[in-house]
Amino acid sequence: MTTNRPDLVLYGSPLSPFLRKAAGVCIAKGVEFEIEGVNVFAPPPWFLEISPMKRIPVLRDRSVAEEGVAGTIPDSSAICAYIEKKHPAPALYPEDPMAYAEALFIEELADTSLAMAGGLGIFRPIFFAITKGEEPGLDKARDAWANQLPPILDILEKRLAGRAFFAGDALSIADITVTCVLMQISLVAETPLARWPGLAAHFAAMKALPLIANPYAGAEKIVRKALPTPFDLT
Ligand SMILES: N[C@@H](CCC(=O)N[C@@H](CS)C(=O)NCC(=O)O)C(=O)O
Repeated sequence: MTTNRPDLVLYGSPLSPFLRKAAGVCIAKGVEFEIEGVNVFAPPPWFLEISPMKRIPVLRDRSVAEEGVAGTIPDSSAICAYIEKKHPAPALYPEDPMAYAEALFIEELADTSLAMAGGLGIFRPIFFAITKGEEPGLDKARDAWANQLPPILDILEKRLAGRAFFAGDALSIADITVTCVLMQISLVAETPLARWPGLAAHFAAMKALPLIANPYAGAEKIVRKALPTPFDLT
């Protein structure tokens, strides 16, 4: 029996910036994929088997295996690197060794420090509280916006140095990751970046790309049902 199902499945939710990052890589490369919803806070047993850290996203490549651990990859960075190897064009990792390393550093910075400040510091205290019928954690979010985020945005502003892209003079995994993680803030709060003009220009340009905008629209649709207007944290 033949099916039209794509080989690649991303398990998780578009609410995850890491899932949107992996989706963006697929879109950039014109690789078909589908998203299969998994609630990471109440995961089914089969998901725990393929997600040792109990995190989303996890990728399955059905052309490798349709079930079990074989053919699955946890962690967005490993997923994106796999997709790059399998579908090299257009390249999303610079060829030049130093630019390649810079792209990986920026990806890591966005996945860790930026995600802590924007995701754990702003998105979760607001959105998770609202979905539980509680008051949004605006004090925590305002503290993250005022104190946790600026040092990270300073680093990004400096490394970007007014250029259109973070590494290798072309769109790379660095640009995609920074934008997906920063947009996690935009889901729940205004994201004024006037203090970081280079980053603001980069953010505006990246947000308009379908590879960023389309997965984000899926997340926004979910969030806007509970939170029609983002908060002002300034
Ligand atoms: N380094 C991982 C991070 C994944 C991650 O933290 N995902 C969040 C959702 S955005 C998650 O699964 N959280 C579950 C939890 O906090 O229990 C990646 O890049 O995939």
